[in-house]
Amino acid sequence: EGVQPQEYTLIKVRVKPPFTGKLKVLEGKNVYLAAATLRPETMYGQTNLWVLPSGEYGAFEVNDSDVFIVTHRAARNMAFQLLSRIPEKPTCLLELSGQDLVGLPLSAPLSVYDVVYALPMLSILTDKGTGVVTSVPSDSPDDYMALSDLKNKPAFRAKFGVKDEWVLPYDVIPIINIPDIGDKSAEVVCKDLKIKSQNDKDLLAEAKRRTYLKGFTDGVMLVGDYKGQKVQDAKPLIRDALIQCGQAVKYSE
Ligand code: A2H
Repeated sequence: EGVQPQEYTLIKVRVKPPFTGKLKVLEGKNVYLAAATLRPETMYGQTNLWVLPSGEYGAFEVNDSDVFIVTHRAARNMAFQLLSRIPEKPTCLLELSGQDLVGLPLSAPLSVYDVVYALPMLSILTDKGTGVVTSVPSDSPDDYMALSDLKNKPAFRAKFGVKDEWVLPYDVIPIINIPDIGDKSAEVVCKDLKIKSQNDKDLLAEAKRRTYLKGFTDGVMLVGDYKGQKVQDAKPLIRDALIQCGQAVKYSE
């Protein structure tokens, strides 16, 4: 954790009922995988959600009807911010591994896809955010390479029990134009740098250097209510709208 507090937006990505397997005991509740993002304006381009297969998660009661699935560490931090029920000891209704979450069908706010799936990503850090990351392969090189790995490597899908239909139909959606790079900047830069997998850390760091700051300072929205406007201007408006309609909450650490 840095010196400065980091202000995230937690996107409430809803698990679609009916629940099966371990999640059956949560039937009747609104269950969300709460994904920490710094880029709420990119939510139009969500194609899936990432979890760490070996990660330890819990289903925590937020109020009488709502449940958030996050790491235990995030739940403790959130206890002081929004899980007001038992501040120092959030109520964990169910222990879950990341692998238990792989394949859950989800409804992701603003995404052009009606259903997206929880999929494995190996670079998720459990000491940052909620351990749940929403995937926008058009604008995040990490997301683009992790999705490419799943699409191009059947053995990788098989290892984590990922079905073809959770991955193969999902195309990268152009949502932001960056002058001099183009639409789908993450894809463009990963291809230019000839990145081979999500494990190419050095090249991915370079891809991020080329896209992140420019996306914020020069990016222009291609979709949604703020189409044609600069990312800088649209970002706080989209964030506020998501919070206002109950699809996101603030979270800092
Ligand atoms: B961002 P910072 Cl389109 N482990 O959201 C690894 N990565 C994590 C994480 C974790 N535990 N928790 C959050 N993140 C990701 C969107 C996005 C993000 C785009 C472009 C850039 C970008 C879609 N994924 O991040 O270390 C989340 O991915 C650029 C840094 O706290 C979150 O925002 O600065 C970002 O990293 C938070 O990273």
